[in-house]
Amino acid sequence: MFKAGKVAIIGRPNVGKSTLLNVLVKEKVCIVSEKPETTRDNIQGIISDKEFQVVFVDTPGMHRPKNLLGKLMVRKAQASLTETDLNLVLIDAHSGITKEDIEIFNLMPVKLNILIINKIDGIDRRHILPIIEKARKFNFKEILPISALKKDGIDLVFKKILEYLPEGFPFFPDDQLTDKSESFVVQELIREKTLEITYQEVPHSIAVTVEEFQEKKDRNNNDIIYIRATIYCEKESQKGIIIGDGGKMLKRIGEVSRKDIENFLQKKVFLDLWVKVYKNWRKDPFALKNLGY
Ligand SMILES: Nc1nc2c(ncn2[C@@H]2O[C@H](COP(=O)(O)OP(=O)(O)OP(=O)(O)O)[C@@H](O)[C@H]2O)c(=O)[nH]1
Ligand SMILES: [Mg+2]
Repeated sequence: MFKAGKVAIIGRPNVGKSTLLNVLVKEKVCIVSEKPETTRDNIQGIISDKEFQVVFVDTPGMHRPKNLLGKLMVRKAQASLTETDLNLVLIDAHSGITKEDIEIFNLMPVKLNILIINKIDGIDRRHILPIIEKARKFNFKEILPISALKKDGIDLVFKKILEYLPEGFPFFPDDQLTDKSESFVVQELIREKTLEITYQEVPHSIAVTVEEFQEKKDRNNNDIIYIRATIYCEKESQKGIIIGDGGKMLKRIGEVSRKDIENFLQKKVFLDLWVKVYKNWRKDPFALKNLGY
């Protein structure tokens, strides 16, 4: 019998949820950054086979929100739990089970939950056992130590998921990788590169929108995708940082983004990138809507 189900990946910010989703579906669907609160939406990543389809749902990190954007993010993460068959709850092996983790454990619906202890690379294995011992007090079906980064322990995670997955029909065509549009992924890739390349104080205030996404011919009559996108920030000073001296920073963001976008779309891309200030957008319901949140 065919098996199909939805599996949410839940946890504090920065524990490696998006990294794990990408590893599980073997493609880059979600953006990753070393800065917390990167993922802002529930993003489905789909893996299909003759015998199964697993729809993984990456979610924003659960945290105490500091603004309306944060509130929306946490609300989305919580909402994902209502439609899943199984949940992966991630913690970071470096910190062990924290107070915040326990708050998240307590939010989990009484259904199948698997605890994943991530980032076990570079940590003394002796530190993992006490975490597992402590985790036994909670109601997890499995407790699995992994390294999403080094792809260590992933086969077992997948095997366990398939064991618990219910019988059912596929949700998506078998060649579909995500529920999000191509322009959503493009927008996220640009945000990822901006986070990677700019300074510490910029990340949370950045949003990216794609205004144009069109197949065109270039001067030599080759097919090309023309993409016009805007990076929004909250202050003039941030705009200055993103553009950089003589436009150097923006040029780099554009170059690195384009490479990733071409990889994702498997087509040549012309990226026309702009920077604009949108004051206090993270607190303004209208602005949030405008920016797609
Ligand atoms: N050492 C190590 N680092 C990891 C591992 N998994 C993820 N990371 C790193 O942890 C950071 C956060 O990873 P993400 O996948 O963006 O984490 P997240 O939980 O999705 O974060 P939010 O979207 O902010 O909630 C990145 O720098 C990753 O490279 C791991 O197994 N080992
Ligand atoms: Mg994430």
